[in-house]
Amino acid sequence: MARPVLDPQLVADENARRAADFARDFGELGARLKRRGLEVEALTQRAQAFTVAIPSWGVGTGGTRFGRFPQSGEPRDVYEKLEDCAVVQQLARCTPAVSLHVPWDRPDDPRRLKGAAADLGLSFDAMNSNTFEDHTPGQRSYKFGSLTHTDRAVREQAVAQNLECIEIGKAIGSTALTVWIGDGGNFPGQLHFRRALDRYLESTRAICAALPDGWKMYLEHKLCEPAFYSTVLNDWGTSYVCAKELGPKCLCLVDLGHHAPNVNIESIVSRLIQLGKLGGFHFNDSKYSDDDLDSGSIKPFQLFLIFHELVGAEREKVAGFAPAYLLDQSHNVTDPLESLMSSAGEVQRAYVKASLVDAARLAECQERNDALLALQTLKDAYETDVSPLLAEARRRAGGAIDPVATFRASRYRARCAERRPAGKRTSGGIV
Ligand SMILES: [Mn+2]
Repeated sequence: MARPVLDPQLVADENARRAADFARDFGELGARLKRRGLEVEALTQRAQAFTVAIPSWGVGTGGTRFGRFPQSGEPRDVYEKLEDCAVVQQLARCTPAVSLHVPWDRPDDPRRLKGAAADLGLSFDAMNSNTFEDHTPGQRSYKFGSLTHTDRAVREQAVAQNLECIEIGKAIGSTALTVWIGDGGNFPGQLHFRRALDRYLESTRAICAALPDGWKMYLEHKLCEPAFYSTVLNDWGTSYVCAKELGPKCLCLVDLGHHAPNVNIESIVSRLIQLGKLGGFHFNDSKYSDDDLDSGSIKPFQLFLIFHELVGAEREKVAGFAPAYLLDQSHNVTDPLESLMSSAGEVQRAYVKASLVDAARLAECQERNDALLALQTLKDAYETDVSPLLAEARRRAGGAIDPVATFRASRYRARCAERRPAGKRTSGGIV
């Protein structure tokens, strides 16, 4: 039984205040769905079964290269981060796993950390290695790359860091490693493109060889930044070629912010599904580049279309299809816990809405080349407000009908400010 961080009575009281309006809204939605041949009960169960992991680096205030505006009451170590993750899960009820970042959140005693998480009802999702900055004085620098550095000794150090992540992951019950590198060039001519990719494959092959049975390795590509002229793993095609080269344990990870503007991400997702190489997602939203804005805040229709591909693959039982879902955002001006609760809800919303698509009618439209009705079929699903259904999924699991309002009513942040005096804090950031 998970130890609740917030008083369950407070959640119950907040839900009770909203119960009457909520019951009416849920009833009306059920009737509306029924007229379309959809069962609200089955859909609510689908919503309840959906989960998206929280990044350990997401519970602290993010920042940009221009600065960071921390708030009081932020977590000071990985145990306090877990406590914050547990609050998100207690209210949102679709975020039971945490993705750990090493060395930002390297545990002194992994088994103790696993125990602390279990006590809070949490488990661990994919491990994340960090070779995009220097950590320890005296270590070899990643200024000019890590896994693809021209100096073999630097590459070996970066590989060793990934192996450490795997070891920690084994101890805390993780079964995947996500690798994102900042390697690339800032000047034309700086990097020999082909040799750099060869070095990437050599290094990732060594990491892949150390993966225990049942583990996966996710390759995360990124168009640019911190290298602004070129990156080694720049797009999904390169990622796919590498994942294929590295074998069945290696899959591609799609971060929504790591593409060129206006790229059709849903079609990339469908390609990776078809090729058997879709490993998972880093959900966020963007307007201009890798903005790391909250999921669903800028392009909710795109998020829906991505889930339309995912739900379609699930429906058609595509072999080996089991993507890992993780939020990866930078919370610069909001309370990170509020952003995580609301973003998890947005991702869950896209999943449920995509489940409303009349697949038979859409297939018919596609066969008849009826473009207009095809779009309308998608829009029928997209424009359905499933908020009451999502609230019901949370309520049934003991969560909040309105997570953000309940969080504010709990005064959790203010109480954290009292017992977590400012001072030392662990790193947070964006990957
Ligand atoms: Mn990412």
